[in-house]
Amino acid sequence: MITNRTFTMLKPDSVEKGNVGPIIEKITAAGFKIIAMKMVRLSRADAKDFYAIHKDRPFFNDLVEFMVRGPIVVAILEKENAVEDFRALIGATNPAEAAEGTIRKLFATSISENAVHGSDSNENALIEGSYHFSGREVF
Ligand code: IDP
Ligand code: MG
Repeated sequence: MITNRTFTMLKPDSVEKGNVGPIIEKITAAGFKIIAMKMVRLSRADAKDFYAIHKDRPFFNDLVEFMVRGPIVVAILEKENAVEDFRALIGATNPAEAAEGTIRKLFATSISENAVHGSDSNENALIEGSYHFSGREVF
């Protein structure tokens, strides 16, 4: 099982606000190597599928509309203990609760528009990365 990779999305708010460069700088400065990256726009079906686990939550429709609002940047990152370390780097889901210096503390606006996604397990990192990238797009 691959344990040294995670998957991230820089969400539409990050692209809209011109924060892609500064966020990538934080990610690489923290020791993550970018092994795949591109800008895409999710369809509604993509967004519903990606967040299917939240389909019964009251915020689901708003979340889907937010995620399709504009382009996102998707990437696969490599580092020892990638999943856990990246979740620590991005901080709590709600930026108001995120630790100082974390990406969400620095760049997120609200609990919904929270700048970045990070996979929550090795298994999901592999599923999410494979959804966006073919073998010849991963280095
Ligand atoms: P995570 O992104 O930190 O893993 P999850 O609980 O998996 O957080 O939620 C997925 C995404 O759904 C969050 O990143 C955020 O964009 C949105 N979200 C989560 N909880 C809420 C909420 O209570 N209100 C509005 N949006 C939420
Ligand atoms: Mg999650």
